[in-house]
Amino acid sequence: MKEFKHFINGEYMGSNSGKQFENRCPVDNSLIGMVHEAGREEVDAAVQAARQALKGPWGKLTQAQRTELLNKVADRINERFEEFLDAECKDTGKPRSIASHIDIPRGAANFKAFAETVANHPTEGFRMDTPDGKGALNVGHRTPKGVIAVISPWNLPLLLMTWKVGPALACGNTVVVKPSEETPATTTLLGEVMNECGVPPGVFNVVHGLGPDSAGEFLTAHKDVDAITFTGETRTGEIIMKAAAVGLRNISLECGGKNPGIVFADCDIEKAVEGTMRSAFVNCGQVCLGTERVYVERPIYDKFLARMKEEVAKLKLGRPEDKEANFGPLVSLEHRAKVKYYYDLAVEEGATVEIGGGIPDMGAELNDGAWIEPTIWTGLSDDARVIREEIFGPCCHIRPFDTEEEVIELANDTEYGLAAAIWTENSARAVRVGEQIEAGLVWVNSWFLRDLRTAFGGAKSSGIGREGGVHGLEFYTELKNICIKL
Ligand code: NAD
Ligand code: 6OD
Repeated sequence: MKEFKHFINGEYMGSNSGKQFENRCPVDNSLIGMVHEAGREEVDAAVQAARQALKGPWGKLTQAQRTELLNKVADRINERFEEFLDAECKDTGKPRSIASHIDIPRGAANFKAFAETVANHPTEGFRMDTPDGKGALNVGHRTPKGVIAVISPWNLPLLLMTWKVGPALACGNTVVVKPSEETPATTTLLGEVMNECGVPPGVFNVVHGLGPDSAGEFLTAHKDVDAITFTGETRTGEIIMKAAAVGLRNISLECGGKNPGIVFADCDIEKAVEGTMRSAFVNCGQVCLGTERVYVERPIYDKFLARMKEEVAKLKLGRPEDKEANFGPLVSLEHRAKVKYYYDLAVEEGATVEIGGGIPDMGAELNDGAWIEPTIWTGLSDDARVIREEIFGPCCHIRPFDTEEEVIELANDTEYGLAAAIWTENSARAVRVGEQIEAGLVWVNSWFLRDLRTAFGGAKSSGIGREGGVHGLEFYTELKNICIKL
């Protein structure tokens, strides 16, 4: 039986309380292992280790030395690729074909990209006039924020955790990570990699546990944490924001979405179908950027809907290691209950279930897993809860529209503002509509195409702040102005 321990000051350790919880595989609900649950004591030990490391060897390294270490970490993840892949697929149930193309490579790339960005980013300088005619120089100087708490979710566990740990360390901070209770494995494994690469003890720490009244709450409330970066649900983000208010600590929040896909009649329909299939169904619909509301211009509505149904019918559900499978289970039985609740609600709210809508029969070996059918609805009114609330499952509602103005209004009629995908071959229209969409990220004729130098984050209830490229420097460093009188 596997045991998932905390990683504190370069060592694996259990909780003094002995408290543990189960980690189950959503493919068949089999027990993967037991996870130690951190109490205040372990969280405090991790935060103190991180603070100490800031003063110790880590804080004294040059930028070039830090860059070299982070590049080594990336290389070592790639050398241990299969172990990370196994661990991620067991925890999430996702197909290996997906995790080997997205989760693990990006988990490694996040370290390289940010080490390079930080190493090459200049700070500002201003020469100013002074009354004595001699002038002064102003020089911007960035210092690490300090100890960063990283709270991460379960949908892309390694990718989303390293998306924060990479820039945090590249900027010279130390971190305490609280991975999702559903997916502790790859974050735990990363501790070994840190030690193998010679990252000093205390720089990267991991505490396991749940959110409220557990490691998540204890970490975000800890007074020696200097800043908190969080990815997860908007409602959790609100709680974390309150915790961060004590001591005026900085936050970066990457939260939920209810993202629109807009399909114009002048699109390349096959491109739009392929892209919308990915944006609604990849990772079993558990991607914050995923499309749950699809708006299709009326002349191609029937054709688009028919093509989507054909493609959904071809999705192949199966175990991670099944080479034919491109669709896994949801992350847990608990999450399936939530998604199924929305499937039932859609029917109550008057939806036509075009395809799916239920729990598939996967056979005796897999029926205890968190499987659910990919689903398309039509016919819901714009104020239905299924249209307004984030489901985070493999489902979308498809609705016709008639004018550009109408679809912009529909797309923006949401509390969220994370992402949108626009499908059109008219580039002037793409820009015009893209500029009016209230979201942090707009894709045109693509989806989830990522350049790590670009700003990433959400508007409205989808988050606060931007990470990615140099934008993360605002959060992960303190910018100081040094004014030198000449
Ligand atoms: P969640 O908010 O339930 O949990 C995220 C993390 O927060 C977990 O580690 C959890 O233990 C912790 N947590 C929960 N309550 C806490 C508390 N009171 N104090 C401190 N920590 C607490 O989210 P989830 O279910 O893991 O992830 C799915 C959600 O994440 C969806 O809403 C999705 O849209 C969002 N998400 C957003 C992005 C983005 O980049 N915007 C990316 C991925 C996922
Ligand atoms: O690609 C990324 O950097 C990123 N943060 C993706 C988020 C996906 C949400 O599920």
